[in-house]
Amino acid sequence: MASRVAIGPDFQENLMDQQFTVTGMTCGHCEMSVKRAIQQLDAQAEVVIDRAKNSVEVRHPSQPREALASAIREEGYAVAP
Ligand SMILES: [Cu+2]
Repeated sequence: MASRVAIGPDFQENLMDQQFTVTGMTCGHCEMSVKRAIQQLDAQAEVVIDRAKNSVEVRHPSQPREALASAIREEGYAVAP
């Protein structure tokens, strides 16, 4: 009998790495807040932040770009369109 393997959210295909321009991060605590907000939404994502460049990179995310941007905005930081 043919059977199908269920594919859950943890096994989605990796999406492309995403880079965001995020303003309002003024210190290391802000960086941690942004990182935590993204990882609460997307536990498998690696978050690389360069605050001097207002840059937030999300590597191998499982969530779409818009969802990642929303998580950052909900944390209180501005994401450039
Ligand atoms: Cu701060």
